[in-house]
Amino acid sequence: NKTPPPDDVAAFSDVLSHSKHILVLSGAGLSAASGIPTFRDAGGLWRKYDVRTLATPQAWGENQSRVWQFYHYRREIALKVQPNAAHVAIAKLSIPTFREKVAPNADFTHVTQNIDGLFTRAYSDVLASLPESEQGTTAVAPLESFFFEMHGRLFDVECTAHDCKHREMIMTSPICPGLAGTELLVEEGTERVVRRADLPRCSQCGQLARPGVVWFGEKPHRVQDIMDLAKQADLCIIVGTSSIVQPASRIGGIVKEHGGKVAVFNVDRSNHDDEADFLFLGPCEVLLPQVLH
Ligand code: BJW
Ligand code: ZN
Repeated sequence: NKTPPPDDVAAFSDVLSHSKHILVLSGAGLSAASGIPTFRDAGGLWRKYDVRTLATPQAWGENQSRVWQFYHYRREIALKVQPNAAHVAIAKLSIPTFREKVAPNADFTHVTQNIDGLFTRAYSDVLASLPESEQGTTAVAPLESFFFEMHGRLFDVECTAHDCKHREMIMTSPICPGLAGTELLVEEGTERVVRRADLPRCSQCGQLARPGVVWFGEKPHRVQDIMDLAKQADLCIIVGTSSIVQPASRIGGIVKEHGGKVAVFNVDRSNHDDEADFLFLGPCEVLLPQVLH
């Protein structure tokens, strides 16, 4: 499964080389090889809880201590792991110096459902590896202009006070003393209750802060911009997502409706992949570097 049929690679490279608007959509499978668990593959549990039930406003309403411990645990993992070859392959495609070799006429956007910040780190690493003379010229497009983190960011916190809503990035480990060490409690029944006063607070108004991520029932970031990009894209590369969660799961279909091609990279069959023009089944950290460069 690990080496795709050469005909498919050749046909894909041809489409890539003629493309004008490339849209990459990524999900948890992109970061799997870095050691970040996915949501819906085997497991999907933290302590005894289904991670899907924790990523909800209901869970937050019921138990802020538990939800903060879940996100604290994931922050600590994300701080320890490294971007993998799939992040690097996409980062290269986002940088004109590299992209001009495989898709000379294309612009590029990356929409991710991931909150782990690993793509940003891979992008910085790839940029830093360029000769100094090129760093200035390729870095002209700010990352936010072509990289959309639609489900928020693990290192962002957002104030829960409606008249404040202050949002900021906090990378410190632990995020606050009250959560320190709770990432080590993995056994069922060892739950610690962190008092509300000891959970992360807003630096502006002192009220309770929440993780800066998008839970079920909440509106993802920049949805309208993303849907507009999908209408324009002539090539959509879908990487490591089960394509179950809306509205991200609709992006491939929108690209197709507007005449674009869709390529899916996934270790397994995924939702809607029967509609893909190219299906590269295998680990994206192996296949993307082979197929994109
Ligand atoms: C590899 C690999 C390797 C492994 N190489 N591949 C009924 C009730 C209530 C709500 C709804 C409902 N029906 C529909 C909804 C809407 C809901 C929804 O879609 N629910 C479905 C589950 C049915 N969606 C929402 O609520 C969204 N909001 C919304 O729709 O607002 C309305 C609106 C829209 C537009 C405009 C205005 C208003 C919000 C969704 C928020 C999702 N949040 C989470 C948590 C984020 C924070 C956190 O991380 O904790 O986002 S849930 C979780 O799922 C996370 C992920 O980003 C998201 C997608 O998961 P992903 O990335 O696909 O991961 P997996 O695990 O599912 O798949 C991994 C894949 O990788 C697998 O296919 C593997 O095979 C593969 N893989 N290793 C390649 N090495
Ligand atoms: Zn505040």
